[in-house]
Amino acid sequence: LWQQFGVTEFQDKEAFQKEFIRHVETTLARSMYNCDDLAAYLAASQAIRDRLIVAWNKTQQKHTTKDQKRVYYLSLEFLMGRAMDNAMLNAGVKDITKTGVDDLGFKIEDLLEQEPDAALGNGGLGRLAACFVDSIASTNYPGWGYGLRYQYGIFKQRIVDGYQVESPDYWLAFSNPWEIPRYEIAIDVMFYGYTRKYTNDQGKTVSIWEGGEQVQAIAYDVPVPGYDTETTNNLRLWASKPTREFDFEKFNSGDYESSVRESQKAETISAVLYPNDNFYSGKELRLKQQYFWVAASLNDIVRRFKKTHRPWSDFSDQIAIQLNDTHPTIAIVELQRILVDMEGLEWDAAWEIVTSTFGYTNHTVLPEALEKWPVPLFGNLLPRHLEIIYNINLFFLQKVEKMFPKDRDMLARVSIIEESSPQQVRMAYLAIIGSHKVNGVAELHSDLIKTTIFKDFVAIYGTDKFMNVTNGITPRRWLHQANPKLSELIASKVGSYSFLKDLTLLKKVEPFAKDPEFIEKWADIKKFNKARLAALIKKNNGIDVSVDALFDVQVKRIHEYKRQQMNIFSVIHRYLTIKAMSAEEKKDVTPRVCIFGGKSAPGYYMAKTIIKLINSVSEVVNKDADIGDLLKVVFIADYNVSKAEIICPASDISQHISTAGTEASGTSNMKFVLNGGLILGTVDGANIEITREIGEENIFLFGHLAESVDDLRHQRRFNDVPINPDLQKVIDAIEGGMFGDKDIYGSLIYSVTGNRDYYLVSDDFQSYLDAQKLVDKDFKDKTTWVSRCITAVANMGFFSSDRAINEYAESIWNIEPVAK
Ligand code: 26Q
Repeated sequence: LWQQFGVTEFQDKEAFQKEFIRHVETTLARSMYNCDDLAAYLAASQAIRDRLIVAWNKTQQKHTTKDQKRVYYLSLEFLMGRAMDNAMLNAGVKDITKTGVDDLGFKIEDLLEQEPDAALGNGGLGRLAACFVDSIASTNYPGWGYGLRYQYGIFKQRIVDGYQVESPDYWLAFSNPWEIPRYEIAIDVMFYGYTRKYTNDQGKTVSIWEGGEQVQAIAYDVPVPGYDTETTNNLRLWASKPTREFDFEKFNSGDYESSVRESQKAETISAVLYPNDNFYSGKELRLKQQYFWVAASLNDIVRRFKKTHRPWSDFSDQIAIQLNDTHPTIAIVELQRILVDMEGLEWDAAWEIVTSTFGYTNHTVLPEALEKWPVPLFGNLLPRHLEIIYNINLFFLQKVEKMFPKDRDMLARVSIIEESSPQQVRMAYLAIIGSHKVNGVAELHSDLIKTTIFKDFVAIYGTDKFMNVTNGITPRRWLHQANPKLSELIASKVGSYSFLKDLTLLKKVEPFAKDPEFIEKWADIKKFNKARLAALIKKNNGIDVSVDALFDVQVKRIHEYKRQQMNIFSVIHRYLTIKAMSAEEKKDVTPRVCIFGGKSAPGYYMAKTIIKLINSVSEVVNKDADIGDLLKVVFIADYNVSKAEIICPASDISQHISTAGTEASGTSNMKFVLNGGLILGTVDGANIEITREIGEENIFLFGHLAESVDDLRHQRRFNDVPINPDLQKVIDAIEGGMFGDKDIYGSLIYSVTGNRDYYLVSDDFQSYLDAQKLVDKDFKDKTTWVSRCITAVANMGFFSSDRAINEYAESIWNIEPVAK
């Protein structure tokens, strides 16, 4: 195959080395004598890239010829992490590459370490998109991702004096071998301007949009290889560039400096990822990013469709578009605009095409995360789109008025335009109205959106429009790559690595949960993985941790609803308890390493305070001679995908302790269990389904249920509910200055005391401490503990993103895999 396409194949080590050396000497213009790890990484990547491109071309040609229905996954975030290990694995050249670089004197692990993470996302939503493109390719569906090629991904986090300090992530500094620039695919995108009504040839009054500023979208293609298949799909990322006309006009009039300034302005559109997770902020540049990316993507999709010369009525038989949250919702309006204004379709015919094309995935019920754009800002940037939204809203409200005559409250509640001052465009409502299916990301979450934020829309559309697709993770990255030893042990019992394609085959290891020899091997692998994390902690934090201690991990974005504050309060409680113990009592303590990691949004004061408290507690506890190895506290700076690959396999317990009803799904919960750790968690998000699959005896659940949350908040707000006494002791210790200047923590303490405590830290504290106690006790019985871990892993098959993608394909996209 490779020769047929003129690429030198490397089916053995020597052939790989030849390619490697060729890339060092020609592509990089270096010599083998002065080839460091970075150059070696780049050369090896180039050799692998060549193969990916061949497979990419072949796949795209096949998809064009077969002309099946395709899916386009629109996401402003793709949190891909590193590409090289995944590319080697999926292309089946891992062993050849490893031995090839090894005997040229390099270590493959060192080369892999050279690659910067592609960190084009904030957290769960972005990583889900990355798992989904991996699964779409691995299950042979024809599908592309569309996103933005940010010059700067999520910021780098350093800890200085206990505080988070951000610095820019210039991940493209040493060039990026995993992208193919397509300078010839340049699409003009307009902003601002005005609309003008005129009468066309058929005597119809139509509106057109003109007179705005233009920028160009340049395509960069990232090949997405499937595992154990030739299918290599495409992730197309857009970068903004000034248009040429733009440049020349000013240049010719002699205003060179201002021409350069304008150029730089165009480039800022795709310059930086907004670092908010689960929080909306209405900045004009963010709306510009959204429209820029959506307009370029839809132009590309429509252009590809038009090449087939099919009638417009075929559009949604050929194309499905999935909206990853409301960030791309403007696509609904843009497609309607293309069909009506540019292609001359009737409104109703166009709207039918639009609604049967789009599906919308909701990822949150938190009110502060729901996107709403001020009408003046929106109308200024996208005047024609605002008109179209008003039309969509008019027709929608007419329909609602017929169904619920005289119900003016209902009309106000469901209107796309919120009657505040200024008025706001409610993007989630627009997404629901413009899509044929709306889904949540775990069962509880999908139920909650139907009964809370989208209740009225269920009354209008019925329940069929609303469904659940529980999230999943790719077992290639999150089991095989992150935990090769565990993957190998599992393969020894399954008989092959087939579980990486069908994760339900993990069930075959369940009988070995009672096999002493298997248990011992399993425990050894956990120890190895803990040593790997201990080395990272030593290197980054200078802290010694014992691999015999219980590794307790909470790594995720820092957010009040995720309750890292409750975790660190319980760590303080543990510290106070141990400090009060006699030497005899201390003998019974289960040694624990409490590991935290995660980024705060730069402007989120409370989250930054939580980070500071964790680091202050770490300072005090780790050097306290009374405590020794019984308790260590570690904050791992700059948590990202590649660190997660080290951290997940090393946990004994991971914490997923959001206030019930607030975490839509969570996906790291799945990663930790799949890697042989147990969960300490609330009855929230996918924890509930994980419990159902692995058995309630294999998870530590605690806390109030989602159904009680409103009432508990109400009680606290309007009655005198006393604070939990153990929590009070912790607060007293902080206020007594045990962890430095108490004033730093004033607002954090205020948020959980008095009649506030919105996230129910006090209400859940006792039950949390009780669950912690049970964890300490159960961890002492090593054999039973490992046995429970094995049983849990054996039952995690459901949480493969391949399963999730098959559900989307069947019930939302209506697409089929491409035949061989
Ligand atoms: C919106 C407007 C302006 C700027 C930023 C944003 C923005 C950006 C990111 C809003 C939300 C996000 C990210 C949300 C997110 O990551 N949600 C998580 O999605 C996961 C995948 O479904 C779930 O598992 C998590 O429970 C959910 O929190």
